[in-house]
Amino acid sequence: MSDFQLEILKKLDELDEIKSTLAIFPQHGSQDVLSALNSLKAHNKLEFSKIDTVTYDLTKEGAQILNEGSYEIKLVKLIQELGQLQIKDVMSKLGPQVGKVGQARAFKNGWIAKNASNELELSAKLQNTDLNDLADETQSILAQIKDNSHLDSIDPKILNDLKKRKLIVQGKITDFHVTKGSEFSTDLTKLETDLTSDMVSTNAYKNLKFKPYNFNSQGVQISSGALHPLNKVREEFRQIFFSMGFTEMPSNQYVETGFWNFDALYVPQQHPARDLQDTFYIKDPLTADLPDDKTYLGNIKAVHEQGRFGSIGYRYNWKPEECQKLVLRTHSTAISARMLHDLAKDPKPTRLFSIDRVFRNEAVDATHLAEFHQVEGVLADYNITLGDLIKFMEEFFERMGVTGLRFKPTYNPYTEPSMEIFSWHEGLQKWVEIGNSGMFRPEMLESMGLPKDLRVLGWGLSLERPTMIKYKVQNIRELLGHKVSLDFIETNPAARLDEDLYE
Ligand code: FB9
Repeated sequence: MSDFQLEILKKLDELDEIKSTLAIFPQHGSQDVLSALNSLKAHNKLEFSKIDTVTYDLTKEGAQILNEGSYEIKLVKLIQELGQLQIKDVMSKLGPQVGKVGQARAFKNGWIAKNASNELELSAKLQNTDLNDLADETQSILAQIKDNSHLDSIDPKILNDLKKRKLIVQGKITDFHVTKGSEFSTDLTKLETDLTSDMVSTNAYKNLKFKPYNFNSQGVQISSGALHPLNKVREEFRQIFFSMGFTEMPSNQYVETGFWNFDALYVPQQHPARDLQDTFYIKDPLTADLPDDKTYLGNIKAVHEQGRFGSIGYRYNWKPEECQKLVLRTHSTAISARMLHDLAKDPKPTRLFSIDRVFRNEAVDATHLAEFHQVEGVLADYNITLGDLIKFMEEFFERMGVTGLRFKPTYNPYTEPSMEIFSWHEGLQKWVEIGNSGMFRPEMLESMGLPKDLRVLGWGLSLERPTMIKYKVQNIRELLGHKVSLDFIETNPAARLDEDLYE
């Protein structure tokens, strides 16, 4: 509790009610008072209502008129003194401001007229009037405003006119009327803001007081910023996966061992994908430990060398030290391998996905960088077949509006059979490769200890390709890297329209 909050409680205790905080605490600004009152109200120590009062203050010009009389009165007194006044002499005699405004308002009040000689003279209405008896309305209203008396009796139109003439300025005074709350006291117990598991498990919550939700809070007004297109498309894919019962894999480890990135996936150690011109190797540290599952390691050695689980293997001398090298993962299937190895501890139908960065030491061009975001899904279930894979791909892509898929056999070291997936793109008027897929091999799955009939299908695509198509981006560098324009969203029509994923 702040000193000021305590001061408020003590004053409330003394007075039983605070009719005006302004009168009691003139030294505190209304924001400070409001903040203290809100905090105490949250503890049910008090209730309060806000009283806003509109105020008017005289400007310098307004004060001058109050002291010397209005411009229109000054003009009629000068005309009375001179008998008449050439219009051309008004400004020189009274000055531009008094002359111009005085004339306009004197004419409006019917106090002056212009004769045939272009002279100003008092109107018939004023001819037989003692000007000392002439009511100077402007001056008397300014006096009323200065004294702050009966402002509500002044015609709002007059107040607006005085504001327009910059004779007065409008302000606001915020005051508060405070009464005791249902749990008023001059001490303050700490209000908890979070209900923790400890509070529940120890029943401590029963003796604690919790701060009520402030549903009227304005919250953080986000007035700027925009999501990156890749993040927007990633979120669309994430929602599709979630809607199909998939769980997101932990993908925040970019550095992988050669074992999980290649050997576990039945990629032979002499495969070109493992060469330096395709893969980024880490210099320091140079190596990492292998999994401590000796059976698993023995199976991997066997399937690579003479084969096992019905495979004849690659017939080469498999070297464990090759697995200990560290790489920037070249595909997110390395994560899938780790997750499937975990699954072997408790095998059951499972749906997993990941969307994250992967790295390829390849030549870069307008549509390829040395990294991209791989979208990958794996589905484990008993006795599923290639037909299930085809059907699932059609369901998956249909959720982003892509239908009429065609499948073409291809090769992946870790899946057999494997298929590239194509879709006809109306806008590009051609068949576009939209992904790759396959049934993971027994050499990979049974080596992990997964049961023979628990089959796993997998598929992958990149995040950049659909994003570039969606936002009509020709060069990947418009989307990713240090050359991205910060006003991409504003200048990219597709971004503004935020069309469906695949138009
Ligand atoms: O994303 C790709 N193309 C694509 C994807 C989507 C799209 O629009 C969406 C439908 C709305 C439009 C285009 N491709 C895969 C195909 C090509 O772009 C290809 O030239 C580039 N490929 C990348 C790899 O290239 C080095 C895309 C990337 C890719 C390829 C394969 C996989 C993942 C990403 C995989 C896999 C896999 C297979 C089996 C089991 C587990 C994972």
